[in-house]
Amino acid sequence: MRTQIAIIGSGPSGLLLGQLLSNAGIDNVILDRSSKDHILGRVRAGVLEEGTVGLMDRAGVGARMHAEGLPHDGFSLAFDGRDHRIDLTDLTGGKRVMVYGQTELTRDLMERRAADGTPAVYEAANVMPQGFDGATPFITFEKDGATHHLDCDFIAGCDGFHGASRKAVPTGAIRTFERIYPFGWLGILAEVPPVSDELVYANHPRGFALCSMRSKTRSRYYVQCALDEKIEAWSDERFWDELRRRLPAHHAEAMVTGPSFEKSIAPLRSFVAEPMRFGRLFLVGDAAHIVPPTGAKGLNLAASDVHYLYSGLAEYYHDRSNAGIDAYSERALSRVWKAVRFSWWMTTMLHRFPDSGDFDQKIQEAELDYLTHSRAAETVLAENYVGLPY
Ligand code: RFL
Ligand code: PHB
Repeated sequence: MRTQIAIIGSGPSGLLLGQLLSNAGIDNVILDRSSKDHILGRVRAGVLEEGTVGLMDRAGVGARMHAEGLPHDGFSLAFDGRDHRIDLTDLTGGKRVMVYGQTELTRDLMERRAADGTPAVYEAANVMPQGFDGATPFITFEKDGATHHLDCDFIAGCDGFHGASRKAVPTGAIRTFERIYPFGWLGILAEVPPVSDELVYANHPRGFALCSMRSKTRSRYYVQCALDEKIEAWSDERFWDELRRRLPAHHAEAMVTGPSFEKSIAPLRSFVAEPMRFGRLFLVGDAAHIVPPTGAKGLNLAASDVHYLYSGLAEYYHDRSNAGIDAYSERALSRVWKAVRFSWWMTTMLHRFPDSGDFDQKIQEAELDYLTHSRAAETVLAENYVGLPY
């Protein structure tokens, strides 16, 4: 078997890269260790930057996103019993974000790939990127009891934080940077109308809370929780009570509750691996970096990596130039670090840390109060939230 680009991972980064490459006439094969159903069962990100929306359009899969996604012109910061709207569109000269679940985006890309008949192998075991330090990279993997060998020009490691690609790089060639936060997010999905038309990010002495949504009838809510929290200890009732306690009274009173149909705890981490290219292997998305979800940047960073890598590969095949692929790591990391900083800052400003006391709470409230009285400070927040330019 041979292809031009072997893509490991069928998450948003692998699928988006594959579709853009296919549209540009560049062959690619996707290998994923999981099944399609398993991938579509993961509830993750919900907010798309304009750049991500633009890439979905460029991939030719934006129709359902525009029909069913919810464009948002702002969000609220809630603290000290009140909330303050950040008017994204006004502060950024017309930009907005799109609320559209990662599951839906993934489904659109998967369906398009299947309809086009572009190769993808699911439930592939022991996927191993090899030979990427030379001119003839290849991947071995197992499927249905047989070992397969896939030759390629380049390997795109789009296989997430726990994938095989980053692990295949010799330890001396890679440098990693990490911060693990001393708390997690407990999230639920429920078939109830969202408490507000826009997202609400809440700072509260009991801990952070976030009101998000997937549609006008489906809500996604989160509360900060301890890392060792057991999911079984959180009945729906306990979750709703805790969420309401962390919100200003007008939201708490307006909250419609109901049974949850998904409930999970996610740890929070910042992580960056440098560089993002090793010979003929490129790391893309979560394989190279993780951000805490507070800034809604994880999926959007995966998309900007795809933009840089796709442009570089198109230049390589169409213009016979190495310039784009040679610049990939530096260009991607420059944007990654700014999003890592923004996500760390949002997390620090909005969460309760185990060692924080009344002083720290007052400092957070002063920062939020400053934000709500300074257009300059609000603009900094807004331009990062809608996404820095590619
Ligand atoms: P993905 O989505 O993790 O996809 C990687 C794919 O690679 C496959 N894979 C392998 N395949 C073959 N061989 C191996 N050895 C493999 N190892 C893994 C996996 O099966 C999978 O299909 O990475 P990608 O494409 O880079 O996309 C990144 C985004 O998924 C990620 O940044 C966001 O979802 C992060 N994230 C969130 N971001 C937000 O902006 N808002 C959120 O609310 C939010 N919630 C989350 C999240 C990430 C989570 N993770 C990773 C645990 C909640 C969770 C729980
Ligand atoms: C979500 O809807 O899951 C979501 C939205 C915004 C965030 C994180 C998660 O910052």
